[in-house]
Amino acid sequence: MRYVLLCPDHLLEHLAGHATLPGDSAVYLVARRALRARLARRGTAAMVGALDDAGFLRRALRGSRGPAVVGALPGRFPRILSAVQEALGDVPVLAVTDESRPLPGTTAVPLSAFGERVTRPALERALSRARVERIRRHFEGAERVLILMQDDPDPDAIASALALKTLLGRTRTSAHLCTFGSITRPENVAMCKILDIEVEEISAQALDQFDRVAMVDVQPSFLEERFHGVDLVIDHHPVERPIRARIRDVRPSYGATSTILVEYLRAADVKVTQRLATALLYGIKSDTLGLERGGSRADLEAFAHLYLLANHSALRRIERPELSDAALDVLAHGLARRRVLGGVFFSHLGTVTMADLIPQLADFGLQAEGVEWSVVSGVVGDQVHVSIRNVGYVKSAGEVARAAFGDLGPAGGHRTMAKAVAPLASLTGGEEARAGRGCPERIIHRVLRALGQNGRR
Ligand SMILES: [Mn+2]
Repeated sequence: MRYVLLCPDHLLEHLAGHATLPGDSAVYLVARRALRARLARRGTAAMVGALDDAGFLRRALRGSRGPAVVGALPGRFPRILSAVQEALGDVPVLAVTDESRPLPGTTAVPLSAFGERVTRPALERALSRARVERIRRHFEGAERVLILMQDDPDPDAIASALALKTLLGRTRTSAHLCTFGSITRPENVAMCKILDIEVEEISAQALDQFDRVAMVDVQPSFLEERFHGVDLVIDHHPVERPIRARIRDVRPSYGATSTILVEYLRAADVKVTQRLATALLYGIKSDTLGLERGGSRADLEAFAHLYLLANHSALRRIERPELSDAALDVLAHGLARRRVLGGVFFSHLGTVTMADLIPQLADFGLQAEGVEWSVVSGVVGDQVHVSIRNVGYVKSAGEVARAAFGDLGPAGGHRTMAKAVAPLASLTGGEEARAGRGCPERIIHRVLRALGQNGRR
């Protein structure tokens, strides 16, 4: 593959000795004998000649199809470029240069990129490595380490906790992954099961049993319990109250705590197993909605690194749990009895034993043609659960949930997803709603009123 690389001659020695250029073996062309001699000492043969002479270039490159590497003073590049174009036609030309003005007809390889692409990442890596050393020293010798997460740990927290345990080189018995609450979301339960991650539920009294306390994806002030002597906090949420901990690393510009841990693991050259990579990839994916929300450059880099290491079929099983025959029947029933009114998909599942089918159908309802909102309800015990979803560029789902059902019970959520829970009797006639014969009028009425479109029925 023929191309021409124009390179300042003081850089040519470095390039010739170390860089592997793509394509067939390269021909090196220089103007000065002294440079040829220096290259020869490094084992690279070069030809000396008038570099702005098209005839010399043609003769020099006869019998080769590989790249031509031309070492010269950057001031001479324009004349050399004309000779190259005369001798070789429209061959691609790369120019390594510090000049801010690009050389027309060439692809610029700016030397200024060296600082950004080589020095900066190396510096960041060195800083991470130093931080890892500090953390490891602090936890060294501790018999029992607590790695604490928020009350209903999400994938980012679980993955970060597993990564910290790995970084500290600890086992299940010497480092415990814990929460004061419990894991409730089915995907998160599936994550722990499929990736064999043990999360223990503990009480505040149990804190005394640990020699060191680390928190990931959470800060002491986010929890109700009182702490004295937190050793380490690694998080990406904004700091609301000053964090009292021996070592803190809080980066609100990051989309996930997992990303910070990936940087630690890489800086410390810790082998990331397929299992850990899968957990961390899922952590970043779910906290950034697949890099669509709040993902930084660091998240993208961590994501790309993990993507090659992760087990994607395990990830698929976590994200899309298997549906039993009974679950399919419930969903089919819900789909068959849907109503679409004013761009809102409504469905009522009746009494469900698998409560997570309600949000699942709500997600699915959003794919219906012309729909901007999806509202799916079901009866769980003596309560009605309502899941609300939207396409993202309309009113906040959390606000709509509060406006529609806030007077009946807990209601709220984010921009695109929300949930409300209300006593059965407040929304339905009771038996009819249990059987799931169509969506209760009161739900439809309340949602459309909250959306300000009751007239559109
Ligand atoms: Mn997080």
